[in-house]
Amino acid sequence: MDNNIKYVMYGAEEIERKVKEIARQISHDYQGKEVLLVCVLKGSIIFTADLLRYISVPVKMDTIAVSSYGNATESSGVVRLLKDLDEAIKDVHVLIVEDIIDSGLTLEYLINMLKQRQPASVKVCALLDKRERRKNNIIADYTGFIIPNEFVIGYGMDYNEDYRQLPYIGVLKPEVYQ
Ligand code: PRP
Ligand code: 7HP
Repeated sequence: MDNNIKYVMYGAEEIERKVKEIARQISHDYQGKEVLLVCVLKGSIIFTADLLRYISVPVKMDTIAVSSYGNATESSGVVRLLKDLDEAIKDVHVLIVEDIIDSGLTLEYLINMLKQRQPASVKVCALLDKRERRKNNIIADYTGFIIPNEFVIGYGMDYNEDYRQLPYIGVLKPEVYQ
């Protein structure tokens, strides 16, 4: 294992079990409907790709990119749209897919923006929830794991663009970024 990793928080098999469980809930809740997964680039790519394959109702996907991080580990609080959705979402059931919710500012911005486009519904699915860091009252409709306030990497999540390819979710040693 990489020397900069303090410990493995969730292994690949545990993640897979959780993703399947979330996909089952989504497939149950959206019975008779089509759902659009909105992958929030770049961290959610792997989670979205895995989730998509386990959902049994009709599903489409689109991508959106925002920037909020001032430095590598602290949100600046100012969210900026970098890439919009490719398609309109009027009357569409939108499910925003996030790898992690931290301050909640990214999601607050995205939910407000997407709701203005008259979708049929907007819900949120997040693999990880660092709830104690929240600066608003955003809660996902589907949550994988509630995690403590540690900086995590892997399964799509990065530190300075590294570690996204790890098959597990690990905790970065604080001395790496402090
Ligand atoms: C991460 C994560 C969320 C956001 C959560 O993205 O994927 O989108 O931060 O933080 P918040 O709740 O404090 O707003 P990041 O900005 O690191 O970009 P990336 O997905 O491209 O790595
Ligand atoms: C964003 C983010 N990206 C990777 N790991 C974390 O712990 C994070 N919190 N917020």
